Amino acid sequence: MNSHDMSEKKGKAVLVALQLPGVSDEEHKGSLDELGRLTETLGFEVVGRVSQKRKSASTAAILGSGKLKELAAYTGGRGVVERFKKPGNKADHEELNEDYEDYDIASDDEFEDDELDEGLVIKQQAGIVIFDHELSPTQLKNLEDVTGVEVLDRTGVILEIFSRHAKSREARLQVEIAKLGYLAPRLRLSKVGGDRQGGGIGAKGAGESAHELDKRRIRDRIAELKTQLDAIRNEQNNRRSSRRESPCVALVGYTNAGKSSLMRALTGSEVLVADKLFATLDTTVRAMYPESFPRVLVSDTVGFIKKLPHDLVASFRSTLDEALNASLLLFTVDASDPNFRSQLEVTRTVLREIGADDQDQFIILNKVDNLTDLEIRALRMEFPQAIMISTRRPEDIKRVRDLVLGFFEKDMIEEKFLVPYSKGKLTGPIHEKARVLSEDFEDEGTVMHLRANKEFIDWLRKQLS
Ligand SMILES: Nc1nc2c(ncn2[C@@H]2O[C@H](COP(=O)(O)OP(=O)(O)OP(=O)(O)O)[C@@H](O)[C@H]2O)c(=O)[nH]1
Ligand SMILES: [Mg+2]
Repeated sequence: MNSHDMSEKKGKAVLVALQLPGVSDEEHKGSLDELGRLTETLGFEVVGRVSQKRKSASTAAILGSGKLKELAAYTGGRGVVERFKKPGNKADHEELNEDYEDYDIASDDEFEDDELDEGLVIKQQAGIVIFDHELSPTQLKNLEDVTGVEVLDRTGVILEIFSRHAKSREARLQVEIAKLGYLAPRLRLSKVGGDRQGGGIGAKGAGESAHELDKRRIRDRIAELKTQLDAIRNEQNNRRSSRRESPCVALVGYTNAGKSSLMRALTGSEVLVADKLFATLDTTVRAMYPESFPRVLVSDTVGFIKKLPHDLVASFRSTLDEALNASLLLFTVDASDPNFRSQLEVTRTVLREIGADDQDQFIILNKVDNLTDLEIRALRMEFPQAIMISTRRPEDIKRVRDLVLGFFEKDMIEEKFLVPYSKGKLTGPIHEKARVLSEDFEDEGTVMHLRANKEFIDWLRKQLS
């Protein structure tokens, strides 16, 4: 290939997905569309899609031989797994055995639709292949062999986005831990690494050093990073407990649903809003603004996505601790996305996995400005409890605010206290934490009629006893 071709491929990606049994055409397309958005978030242009119905994703090269050729036509690669053809060489032979042990080499009846489409017209070549499934190290290596270019799987793409968007030290540590765990075995096997033919994104930038690191050193490094992370978390827990008395609501939901937009609108803060996936990786906590009674804290959290790598869920647990600590969850949904129902389900599943599913919750169907009246009416029937909003309409934000305040106020109780003048220093916290319904200055002290949550009333009773 000449250098002219190479520069043309740079920045261009071809997507690949298997449609496994039980996956509908619509879901399959939705997943590929989403992979396309993830890929674009990394700055690539998607120039083609290759997809195939198969019974499993466990064969050594994932696709059938016809589809491998189709894929290679996009990348200018060989189109066949070299080692399968030449088992003569000793090293190759060993690898071949390993492949046979790990995988069924598909027999022809295992897949459909495996003819190289003679009419296939490839307008633009791709310098990188992006798979919609998590690939094993051997599969990744075989595919790089077949295509001659870098291959990334969905997990690799998500890790790369996380790595680019991570801002705080905590987020960076979390991503680095997940990345080491994920990339280490793959780097060892990857052949393309050093001499990638364009399109490289540097996901394997750590490659050179990781080659030398044996497993133990990687383990040590992960342990070291975890210690650093723990230190940061302890500090955060202290901070969190100091503000525990204020009721807290967490915005949770699929990536790009509009959580940060809602956060901005509710709190007047300048959190990042962007039309990209995983714009937010750090949890932000702000008080509702204009100031409210009770004072309510709102936290914005990292978004969810389908097939979220388990390591990543684990490492982002602490980010989601905010959600665990909140007494109310607002499930934010992009109601204008045709796949929002399954996105809502993913959010629920992940939260259940981390144990944050017994709080009270409301569903906020966002972006209804993108819907027709008819669609809105249908949604109202389907989700009678949900509230429908656009974060762009102030009157809708007020409804969310009233809903949240009403929620926290309903648990409040009223009580009268006599606060002696000698305990005047209590008036500060009283005005902060309670609504003062009346205040009468008597000889012994101030008689205050208060409305506040039970914890505060109990605390005050103790101070005055
Ligand atoms: N049409 C429309 N677009 C909206 C609305 N709310 C948010 N958006 C857009 O949706 C995109 C994503 O918004 P964000 O608030 O960043 O979404 P997020 O849920 O925080 O996303 P992540 O941080 O990636 O998880 C942005 O381009 C917003 O401008 C809305 O009510 N209507
Ligand atoms: Mg966000």
